Amino acid sequence: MTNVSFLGLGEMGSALADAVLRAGHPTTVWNRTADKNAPLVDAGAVPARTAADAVDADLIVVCLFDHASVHEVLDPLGDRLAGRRILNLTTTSPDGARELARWAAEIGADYLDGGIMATPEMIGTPAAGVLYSGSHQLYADYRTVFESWGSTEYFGADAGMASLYDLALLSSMYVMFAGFFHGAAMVGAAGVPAKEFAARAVDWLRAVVPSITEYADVIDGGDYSVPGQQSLEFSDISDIVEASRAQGISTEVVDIVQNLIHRQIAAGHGSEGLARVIESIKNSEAAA
Ligand code: FVH
Repeated sequence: MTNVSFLGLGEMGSALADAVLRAGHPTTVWNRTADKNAPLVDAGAVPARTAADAVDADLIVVCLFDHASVHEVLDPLGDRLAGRRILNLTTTSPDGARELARWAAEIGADYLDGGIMATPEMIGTPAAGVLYSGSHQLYADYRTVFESWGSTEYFGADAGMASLYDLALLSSMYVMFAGFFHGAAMVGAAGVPAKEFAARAVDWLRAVVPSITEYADVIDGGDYSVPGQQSLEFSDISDIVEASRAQGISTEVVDIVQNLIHRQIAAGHGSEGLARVIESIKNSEAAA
């Protein structure tokens, strides 16, 4: 069993602490607003009066609002963190994670960063996963504790990599959601309820999502002219842009996609595959 301390008992921090407690690990909890610890203390966690009172543990799990709040809580602890092992599950940028790893090294603490791919309700279920990067020793030593939250995956010693994967996955999600919102607005302008459209969108997206791996093969192969692909010219989404305008809705979402496609066509790649759009994204300045 591992003595685990939690700094931060928001929605996510509470779910993480609850799962660790249920797995039988002695658990200490601290939160800026003390009364949030009540359900966990009732379930057997030890309350810490201050953050400093919580650092005497094998593993310190930090789950606060953002990068600034992590420094606000940890900086005053200074020397007390020397020799301690810190897992930071607060969402930060890759550079924010790297900065925290350097800061931890300076005070002699071991640092692992994590990106949570789950909502609080999913923690402790097979649907939850956490991505890790930074200290491999810390990851290896406490992996069984981490498994009480969900699946685990380690992305190397560069502390920023978990965050990079986390944010890249979230970007795929947000852009897909924006596509759904756009489609719902298109048919919504004709009086179709979003729920009715959603049922079709879910089936449609489920059918087309597997093509992501085919695009990935083309991107990694570096040859966008491999036969059998949907060409950029064929993928021109002008009809979608015009139909959106005709429905009286914003074309901002689809304009972005159309611009990315048009830059590649203008550079003479119209007969090549749609995956070539990634070249527009990789090179924000030039046409191709
Ligand atoms: N909730 C989710 O679905 C997502 C899933 C993916 C990962 N995120 C990240 O997890 C971090 C914590 O998220 P959360 O859901 O627990 O957030 P809140 O419920 O808003 O709790 C925030 C906690 O942070 C404490 N806090 C904020 N600022 C400070 C500060 N300056 N000093 C000390 N503590 C601070 C706050 O304390 P209090 O307001 O209760 O006193 C909460 O404990 C986050 O990075 C997500 O992006 C969750």
